[in-house]
Amino acid sequence: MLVAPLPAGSAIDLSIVLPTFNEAQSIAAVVEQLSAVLDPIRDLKYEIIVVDDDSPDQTWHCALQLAASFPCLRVMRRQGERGLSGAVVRGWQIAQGRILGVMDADLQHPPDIAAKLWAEMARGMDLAVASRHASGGGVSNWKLHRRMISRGAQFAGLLVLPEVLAKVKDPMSGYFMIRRSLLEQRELHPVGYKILIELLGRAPVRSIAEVAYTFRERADGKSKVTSRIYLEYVYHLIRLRFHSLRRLLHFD
Ligand SMILES: Nc1nc2c(ncn2[C@@H]2O[C@H](COP(=O)(O)OP(=O)(O)OP(=O)(O)O)[C@@H](O)[C@H]2O)c(=O)[nH]1
Ligand SMILES: [Mg+2]
Repeated sequence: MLVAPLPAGSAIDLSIVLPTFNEAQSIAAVVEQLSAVLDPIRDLKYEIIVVDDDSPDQTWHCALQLAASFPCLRVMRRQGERGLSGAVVRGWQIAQGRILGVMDADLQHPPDIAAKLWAEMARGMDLAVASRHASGGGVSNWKLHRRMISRGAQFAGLLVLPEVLAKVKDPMSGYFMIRRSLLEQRELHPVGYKILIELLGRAPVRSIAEVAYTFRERADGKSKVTSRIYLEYVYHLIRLRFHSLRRLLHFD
């Protein structure tokens, strides 16, 4: 999947994609809160793009109803496709901003952190990552087994792809902003949940800022994390490992 160069004449600075699957209960609150954070930022022109995978709870319909009150909102209803990372890249493909971002649509990512991420991008960073593992960040009330799975996945990633995962403290983050020019014409193969790892593995990111945040508990709706997501993660790591080797041996 390719992200095209910035459309000529685009006046949009920032495009934030909200990937959704059955988030009808939270989508309105997320859009309202995110707009309330971004609106006061001087001279910022932004758009919010909901990419919904034809949710049975009709999240896409709820989002479309919001569009009248939020002109910055665009809605994409994907039919016949599923997957978080793929949905994010699809959103970026129709985005018009020079900075591209992503945030969960279930309010586990605090919207106010978007202003801090934007501030880092505005001072010239290539990538700004909201990080649970930076000093001051955290994961609220996660049970021990979830903490262990999350850290175990990160550790496994560090073993397989140390040069990629060690670039940031929280490579599993799904809340970040990146400079579009780094992705343009670069073939992305999004797999599963961890879109940031794909970008760290394939895009020439040099300057990175990490902004601490606390991952909130889910207030509404259900998690979409299944054991399949873990298998996809392993497949993703192996795929990037081969990509990296091929590049080292100059086959690409
Ligand atoms: N478009 C799209 N969005 C998805 C898909 N799977 C998950 N999402 C969205 O991606 C975001 C993160 O998914 P969650 O299931 O909340 O994952 P999580 O936050 O890691 O796990 P929980 O703490 O259990 O909620 C949410 O906004 C989901 O609605 C998918 O297949 N397609
Ligand atoms: Mg969630």
